[in-house]
This record gives sequence, C-alpha cells and structure tokens, in this order.
Amino acid sequence: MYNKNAESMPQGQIRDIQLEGLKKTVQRVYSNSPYYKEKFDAVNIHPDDIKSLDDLQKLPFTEKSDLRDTYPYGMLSAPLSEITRLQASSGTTGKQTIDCYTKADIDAWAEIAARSLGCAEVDSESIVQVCYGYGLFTGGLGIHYGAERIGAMVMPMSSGNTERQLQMMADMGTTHIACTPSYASYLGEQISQNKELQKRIKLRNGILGAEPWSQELRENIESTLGITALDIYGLTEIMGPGVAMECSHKNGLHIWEDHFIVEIVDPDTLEAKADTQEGELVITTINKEGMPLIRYRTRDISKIYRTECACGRTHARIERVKARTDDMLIIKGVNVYPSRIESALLTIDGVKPHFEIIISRKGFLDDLEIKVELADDMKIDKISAIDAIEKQISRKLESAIGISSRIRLCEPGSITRFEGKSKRVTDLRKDN
Ligand code: DLL
Repeated sequence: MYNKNAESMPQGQIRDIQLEGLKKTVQRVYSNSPYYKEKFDAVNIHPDDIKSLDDLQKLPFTEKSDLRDTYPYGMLSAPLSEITRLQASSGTTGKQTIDCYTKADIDAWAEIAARSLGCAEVDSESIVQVCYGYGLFTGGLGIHYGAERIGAMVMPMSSGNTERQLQMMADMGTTHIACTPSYASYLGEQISQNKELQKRIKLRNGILGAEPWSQELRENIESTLGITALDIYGLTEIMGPGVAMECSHKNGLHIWEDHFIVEIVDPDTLEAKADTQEGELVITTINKEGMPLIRYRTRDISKIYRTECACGRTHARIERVKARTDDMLIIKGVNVYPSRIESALLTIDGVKPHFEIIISRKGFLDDLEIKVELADDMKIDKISAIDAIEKQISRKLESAIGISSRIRLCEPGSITRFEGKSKRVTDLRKDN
C-alpha cells in the first residue's frame, strides 16, 4: 500500500473524518459560493444543521447542468488567486465541464492517485508509461503526479503514436501502462502480431479506465498484453483519475472515503437506495477547496460494497461502472447498453473487440446495425459463409440484448481504433 495508515484505517475513523470533512465543506461552500448559498437557503438548510453523516440527505444534489449554468467560474469556493490549475472534460456531451484546483487540491489528488497506483503494485522500481492524454484531460497529469509521488519512473508519453509507444515500452522495460481499455486492446492487437516485440515486452499491470469496459475485454487485454488489467475510475468534476481503483482481488474499486462520501440513488426518483442495489453514484467531496461539490450526480451506474477486502484496505468499494444513465440507448423500445453488446461480441469466436453501432430509423421503426470485425485468422471465401456467420452473431446478440440487429462483417483492421475514450455509437435518429 502506498499509504498503509490511511488505506487501512478502521471504518469508525473514516466516519469521523467524513463528518468533520462534510461540516467543513458545507461551511466552505455556503460562505464562498453564492450558487450553493442560494441553493441551501432555498431548502432552508444552514451549515449548523449538519450534525451527523445522515444529515447529508438533507442537502440538495448538484448536477452537471449546474456546472454548465454557472460556467466558467460560478461554482468556485476559493478566490481565483488561490487556484493553481484548471482541467476540463472533453465536452463531448455539450459544453465542457471544468475543475479548478488549489495547491492543496493538487496535493490531495496526487495522494489519491498514488494510493490508486499502489493498488496496481506501482512502487519505486516501477516504470510507468502514461498514454492518457496530457493537457486539459485529467488522465495524463493525474496519473503522472500519482506515479511521481510514489517515486516510480514516469514516461509522459501522452496518447497517440502507437509505434513509438511500443518501441519505448520495449526499449525502456515499461512495467505499468496507463491508458483507456480500448487503447490497451489496440496495443495488445499490435503486440500479438509481432513476435519479436512480444518477447521484449515486460509489462506487469495495466491501470485502465476513463470509459466502461467489460470483463470479456479485460480477459482479452490480459491475454494479449500479458498483464493484470485493473480498473481506475474518476471524473474531472470530482478530481480526475484515482477517485477509486481496483486492487488485485478485482472485486470492486476502493473509493478513498477520507476524501469522498458515496451514495447510491435511484436516478429517476432520487431516493436513496441500499448500497448493494444498483443505481446512480452520487459523490460529495469532503477535502476539496477550489471547487467542492455536494452530492454530485455522476450519472454513472454502480453499487457499493462495504464487506472486507482481502487486500486489507478498509475503504468501501464501488462496482465497476458498466454504463452511464445517459449512455443507455432505447432501441425498438428496449433499453440497451453498448457495454452489453461489447461483452456479448467478445464471447463469439472469430470476431475482434472492435465494433461500431449504428442506429437509424426506417419509417417508424428503429434499425440497429452492428459492424463487427473478423479476426485475422478467419478466412472466408464464400458469400454464403459470411451470411452464415452474420446470422450466427445476430442470434447470439439477440439473446444477450433482447432485440434483433443486422450484423455487417468487416475486414480485419477496418474499424476505427481509439487512442483515448472510444466512440462506438452513431445514433442517426437524432438527426431526424
Ligand atoms: O475520464 C478521468 C479518468 C482519466 C478516469 C483516466 C480514469 C482514467 P472525464 O473525462 O471527466 O474524466 O470522464 C468521466 O468517464 O463519469 C464515467 O462515465 C467515465 N469513466 C471514468 N472512469 C471510468 C471507469 C475521466 N473506470 C466519466 N469505468 C465518468 C467506467 C469510467 N467509466
């Protein structure tokens, strides 16, 4: 463990820290952020009303739309002169969201990132190749600071230039790779095609996240890269990568509860759900200064485990985020998550983990087409054979997702590979 005292402290101690942090944070946002003062006043809540952790329930939620409405600096709880860093999300679903950090926030982020990398056994002997993008995206700098904090050797590669990534990985003896699961699967594909390179790779563990990925993709990455692939979670608004991280037991991601309070709510009614029930993950920051957030609705679907973990870390674990509430597609009236399509495809022999989902409308009916890439060793020379495989994949997918689809087999290598977060869905219905 990077910080054994903090990571294995008794739950009682964690709760004490949480209550103190919650009181401090509520006071801070009330005194410094006109947005929060107005919101608390509207429901008649004063910082003095927070006497126990249960009082969290009295506080209003914060949503992504609040961040957008107050863009750029309306959510700050510290003067701009105290802000030392700005990061931003990619903004693919509308206006970008930003986070502003004070010096102490950057320090806290490095601490949780270091703990998270420690879960993947990064230590001072490790060589960490960071292929998340550096810049406004939190992936690169977040992992970088965590690895440096541990004293590992960091290679700030950023994303892209796969040939150079592989060359450096082999030449420098990279032990840990940090990138999105989609990029890891692409790197794995490249390495499996090059036996010489394969022999020179010394990778041990992957620190993979920033997008949902299936257990089947994990197995694919582990076998092609020869690593243990572990899941790292985070979001710009809350801090960046390292909010939660899986340990080698792979039974949920430890969320650093001395920095964050987690809840699960029903995304429709906003009522609290039992921890072990699936619902929307809501996070309150209790140690941030620049832009603390109260009951932030992440839109990520998960659940919480509070049982003991064999690694000795005492912090609760969240289940791997398989989807976001806003990722869900409604096709032919059925709810479909793209990650479900990924897991189903990966159980079918002869296809690769690269696919594209295209939804359109024919008249009044939805049409689902899935482009699937054939594995390199699948030699098909007859049209009838293609037809048979497409039908077979379509049948298997239908039993997994509950609706029929048209499968279009594509040449190996023809579907786009992603260096960062993947984008596999094109919904043409929105243009109608
Ligand atoms: O993706 C931060 C990050 C960087 C996490 C590198 C892990 C590694 P954003 O761009 O703000 O921040 O996107 C945050 O990405 O709300 C989730 O929907 C999704 N996400 C992040 N990590 C995971 C994960 C970074 N491990 C949004 N599993 C979040 C599933 C994830 N989804």
